[in-house]
Amino acid sequence: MAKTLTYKILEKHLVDGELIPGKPIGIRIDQTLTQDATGTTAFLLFESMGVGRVKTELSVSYVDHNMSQFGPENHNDHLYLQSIARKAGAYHSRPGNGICHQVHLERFSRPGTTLLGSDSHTPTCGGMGMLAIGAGGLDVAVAMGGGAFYLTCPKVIGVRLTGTLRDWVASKDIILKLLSILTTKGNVGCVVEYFGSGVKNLTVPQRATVTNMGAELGVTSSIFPSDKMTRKFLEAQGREKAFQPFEPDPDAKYDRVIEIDLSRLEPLAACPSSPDNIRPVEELHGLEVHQVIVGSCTNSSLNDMMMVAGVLKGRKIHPQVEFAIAPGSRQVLEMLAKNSALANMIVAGARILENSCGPCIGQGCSPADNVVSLRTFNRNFSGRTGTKNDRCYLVSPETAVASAIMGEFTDPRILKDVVGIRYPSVKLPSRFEIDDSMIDEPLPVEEAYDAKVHRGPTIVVPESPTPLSDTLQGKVLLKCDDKITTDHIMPAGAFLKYRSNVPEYSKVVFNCFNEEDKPTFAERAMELKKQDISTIVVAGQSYGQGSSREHAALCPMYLGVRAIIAKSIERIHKANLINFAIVPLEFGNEADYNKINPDDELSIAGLLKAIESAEEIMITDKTASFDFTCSLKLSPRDRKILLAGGLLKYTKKQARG
Ligand code: MIC
Ligand code: SF4
Repeated sequence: MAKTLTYKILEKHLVDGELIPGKPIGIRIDQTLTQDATGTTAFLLFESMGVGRVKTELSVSYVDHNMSQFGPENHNDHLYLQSIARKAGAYHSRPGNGICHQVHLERFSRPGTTLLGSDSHTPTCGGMGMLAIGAGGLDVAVAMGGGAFYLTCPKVIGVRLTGTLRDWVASKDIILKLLSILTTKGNVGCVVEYFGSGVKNLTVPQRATVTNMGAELGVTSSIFPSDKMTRKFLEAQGREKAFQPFEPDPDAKYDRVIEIDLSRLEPLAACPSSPDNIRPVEELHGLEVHQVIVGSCTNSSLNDMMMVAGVLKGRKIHPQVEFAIAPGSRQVLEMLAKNSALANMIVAGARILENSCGPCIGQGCSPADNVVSLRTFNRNFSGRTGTKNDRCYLVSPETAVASAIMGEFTDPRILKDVVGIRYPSVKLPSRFEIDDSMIDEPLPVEEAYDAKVHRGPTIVVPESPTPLSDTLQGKVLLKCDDKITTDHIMPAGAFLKYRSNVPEYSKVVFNCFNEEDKPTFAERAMELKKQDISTIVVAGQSYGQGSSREHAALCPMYLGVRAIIAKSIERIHKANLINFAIVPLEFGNEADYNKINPDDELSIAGLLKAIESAEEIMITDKTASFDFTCSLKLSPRDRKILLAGGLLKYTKKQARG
């Protein structure tokens, strides 16, 4: 049978189950990546598994998120990660070397292989023809230990690209277009595969922008073929040996096909506060803009930066605009510095930020109240910038730089006529600057045994979940709407530094819902925990969208949250809940959501039996006096993990046989 790229890779890596869409499967993972904000927990959990050395072909630990270093916490994390990664047989990319996805694409990606990363934008490497998947840190720890990664065998959505992008229209506009079609909801369990005659016209960094932001669709991954463009990129990175051609069979069948003609695309923007709230830039024309930032793992490649520098050459940023750029990697920054593009940016008035996540994760550059901030990032969830009720728009670097010059939302296609700026077309360099000296190699086995691990006092080993009991008495401490993101559950920004200290970080669970002068969610949950009453959260559609941060399960678990009842739950978050023994329940009848009120007392009897084998469970709302049914959409393995008290205990049990 003719195969898609996705199924070709799955077939080669399958270790458990059958390749039937919708069924659970286990696959072998060739490469893993972790970043510091999720990596400390991943490595702490890896250590407690007692495996010693990583069993993958390649594992890389990156430091790119927590770089602000107010207080000792961040540096404690960096030193822990450097020492444990090398001891465990992993590579370690030091702070200053760049954003994990950009560096991985440049230095480690390999067509036809699998990559599992503790970051939701891991599919960036799908631009290299990898099946690259984001997951919780514990899942990545298990994969580092040689365990399979379990997922739902996906449906494949084919996106046929035809034509060529016109000047001033960017690959960012492709993914924004797709977000306008598929939205951020309802795509769980799918992979997006790009094919068609338009693919050959896109460079690897352009493809990576598209697969990166595929994360916002809520899909498992996104993938491009590996072709001449891929070879060119790998050759320019001095890694031609990693190349292998990789195409879908010509008559491969997709579950659905979406057509995008690149020649007809126009500049688009994701309006506040969701990546699928898409409008043509033309319609936003003239809206006053006060901040513009180019960067993040979506748009920080050399090509993006060179295009921006080309537009800025000999010009100044509008005086009302604060303009900042954050190159994606040290390689990009070094090349910009050497070819004087950086000088053009500085002269134009750009603030040069560190080559890290920075403002994308709320580490600085929070915009003023009520002003428009344009960013080339991938997420504009409310408050993610660090400013409450922010007005953040996601755009291409082309739209960003045009607006920075004009001081208002500007369709870049008018630049030529209005200010005489021609489109600076930028070619992929034939050779990138190659210097891996900021990537520490793993220690040889004979040195690893005695190597010391740096453990600062702010690094606390996370607690394990207590076993679930057969009757769960709980209280609804929070009832929330649709599209609750993991940023709502566990804020990042200024709180990111507590990632290695669950008791401390747990104090801000659901912080955005806390009201001044009232007890916080965390305080109320801890009070219930003391009385042996579980906390339950009720939610609408797509609960747990966005990041892979397992702290959105780990910290609620620490506070005594034992069940989430939602209309639907997103893939990575659902896996994280199960990994930390929180029961994910979905309403059998969505109308029951309306009947439950905050503070209602719920009782769930026969929970363990139901987890073992039932598809449904009855829940009693004792306060409102009614019963309702929820479904338990769990694979046999999920059930075993929940009953074992979480993935760590399950894995240890498996290892003991
Ligand atoms: C994000 O973009 O939200 C993050 C920060 O990279 C997260 C990971 C994290 O929370 O540490 C992600 O995308 O998974
Ligand atoms: Fe970093 Fe932002 Fe990319 Fe997340 S989305 S990895 S915070 S740059």
